[in-house]
Amino acid sequence: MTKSALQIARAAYQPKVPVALKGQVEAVDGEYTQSVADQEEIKKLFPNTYGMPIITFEKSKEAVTLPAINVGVILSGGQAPGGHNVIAGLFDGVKAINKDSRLYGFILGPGGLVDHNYMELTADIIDEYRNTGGFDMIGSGRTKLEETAQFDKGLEILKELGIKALVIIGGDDSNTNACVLAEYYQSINAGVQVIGCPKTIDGDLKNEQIETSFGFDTACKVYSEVIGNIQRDCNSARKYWHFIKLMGRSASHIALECALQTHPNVCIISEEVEAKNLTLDDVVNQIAAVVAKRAADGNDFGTVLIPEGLVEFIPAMKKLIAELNDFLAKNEAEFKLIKRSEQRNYVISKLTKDNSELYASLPEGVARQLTLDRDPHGNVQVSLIETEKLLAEMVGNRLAEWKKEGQYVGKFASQVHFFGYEGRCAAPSNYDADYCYSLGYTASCLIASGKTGYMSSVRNTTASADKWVAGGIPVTMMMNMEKRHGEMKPVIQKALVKLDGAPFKKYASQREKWAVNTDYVYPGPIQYFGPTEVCDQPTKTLLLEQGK
Ligand code: FBP
Repeated sequence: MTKSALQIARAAYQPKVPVALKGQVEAVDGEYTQSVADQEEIKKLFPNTYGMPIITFEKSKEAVTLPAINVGVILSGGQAPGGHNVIAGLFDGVKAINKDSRLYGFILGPGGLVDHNYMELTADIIDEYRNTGGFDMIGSGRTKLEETAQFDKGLEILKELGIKALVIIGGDDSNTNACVLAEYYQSINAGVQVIGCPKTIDGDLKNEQIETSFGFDTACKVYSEVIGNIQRDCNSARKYWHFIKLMGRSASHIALECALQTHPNVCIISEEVEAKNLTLDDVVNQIAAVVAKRAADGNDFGTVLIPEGLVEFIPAMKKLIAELNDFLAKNEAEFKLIKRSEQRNYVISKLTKDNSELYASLPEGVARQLTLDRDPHGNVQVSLIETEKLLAEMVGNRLAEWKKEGQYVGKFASQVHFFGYEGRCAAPSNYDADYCYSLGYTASCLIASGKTGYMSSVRNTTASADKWVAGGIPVTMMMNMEKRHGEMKPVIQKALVKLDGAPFKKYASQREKWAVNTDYVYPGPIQYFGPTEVCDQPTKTLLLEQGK
C-alpha cells in the first residue's frame, strides 16, 4: 500500500489511554442496573443478561496470568472514523492477556460470522491500519443478526476457531443484536462472551455512561471544515444560498455540532420541529424569512444546515412514514410487483385519508424516495431523501410569492450539498484515535473479566486521557421496547437532541444573531500534530454537555 507522508507519520502515533489500562486491571462492580424503560418486558426477554452491575476498571497490583484466548471481531453498519483503532486496542489488549491469544476478524460485517468468512488479524495487518480511517481492514455490512439459525451457524465457526469472545462494533441496532446474541449464547451455555462497542458518526448512541459514540468527533470536524470553506466562498462571491444536508439519520446531533462549530445563518433541528409541531410550510417560512431579512441588509447569500432525518420529525410526515413502514413491511411482495409508474397511485389508494392526501401533495421525487427499500432494521433510508433540494426549491417558491405580494426578497440563487460519506472514513482525530483505542482495549479487559452482554465504555473524556475512566455497561440498561417492522422489539433507546440540553440551548441563544450577521467561523482541517488546544479538542456538544 503506497502511503502519504501524513499517513506514515500518523502510523507512529501512540494513542493516549486511561491510566488504569496501563498494566494489570481489576473489574470493580458498581450499581446494579435497570433498563431505561419497559423493565418487566426487557427482564423477561433477557433473563441471563438483565440487571448486571456497571463495571469500572481499576489498577490492580496483583499480576494474574491468564490463558491465551481467541477473540473474534465484527464491524457493523456505517463506517465511522476510528474503527481500526478499536481493533488495534483490542488486539493489543488480548495480546496483553496472553501473547498467544489470537484475534479473528469476520469479513464484511455480521454476515461474515454467519457465512464463516473470516481472517486472522496478525500484528503485521494491525500495524498497517493503526490510526487510519475506514473499515477496510475487514469491511463492514448491515446484515441483521436476529435469527436463532444465524446464531447457531455463527457458533459453528466460533467453535471451530476456538473463539471464546466476540466483539461487535456497531450502532444502537447492532449493539441491540449483540445483546440478543449474548443472551442466547449464555442461555445455551455456548461458552462465548459477546461485548459491544459504541460506534456511529450520528452521535445518537449515548447516555449517562456512554458519553459519545466514536466517529462523531472526526466526522463533525470534517463537515465543519467544509461548511467553513463554503461559508468563506459564499461570503466572497455573495451570490448563493447554500443548503447543506448533513448525515446523522434521525438525530440532529451532527447538524447541531456543525452549527456550533461554524455559526451558519440557519440550522434546522428536527427535534425542535417535532416539539413545536411545525409543518413543512413552517420550516420553509422560517428559512425564507431569514433570506429576506439578510436581503434587506444587502446580503443575498447564506448557509442553511439541514439534518438528514428532518422529514421524519415533521409530525404529519412522521405519521405518513410510520404508516408507510408498516404497510410496506406487510405488503412488500405485492408492492414490488406494481409497475414503477403506478406505484405512487397504488400507495395513495392504500393509505388512510390524511396520509394519502399528504403523500399525494409531495413532489414526485420525494414521494418515490419515501417508498424505497428500508434498511435491514426497517428504517426509511433517510440519506436517500433529498431534503436539501426540497427545501431550496420550496424556499425559492415562497420568496417568489412574497415578491409578488410586494415584499423585497433580494436575489435568491441556491446550491445544494449533502455531506455524509465524505466524513465517515476520515483519518480519526486525536480524540477518536485515543477514544477508539481505549474502547478496544477496554473490551479486552471485559473479556478477561468473563463479562458478556456489556458495552465497552470510556468516560470523562473531556479531561486529559490520564483521567479517563474505563469500564463496561450492561447493554440491557440502555433498552426499551419500540415498534420495528410493525412489531414491538427490545432496542437500545436512540439519544436524540435534548431541547433542554446545553448544546441546543447554546445554539438557540445565538441563532438570531447568526441568522442576520455574517458571523461565520472557519474551523479549517483537522490537525493531528501540534498544540493540544488545536489537536485534542473534543466536540463542542460533549464539552457543553459536561458543563465546560
Ligand atoms: P450507522 O448508524 O450504522 O453508524 O450508520 C450511520 C450512517 O452514516 C447514517 O448517518 C446514514 O443515514 C446511514 O449510515 C447511511 O447508510 P449507508 O452507509 O448504508 O448508505
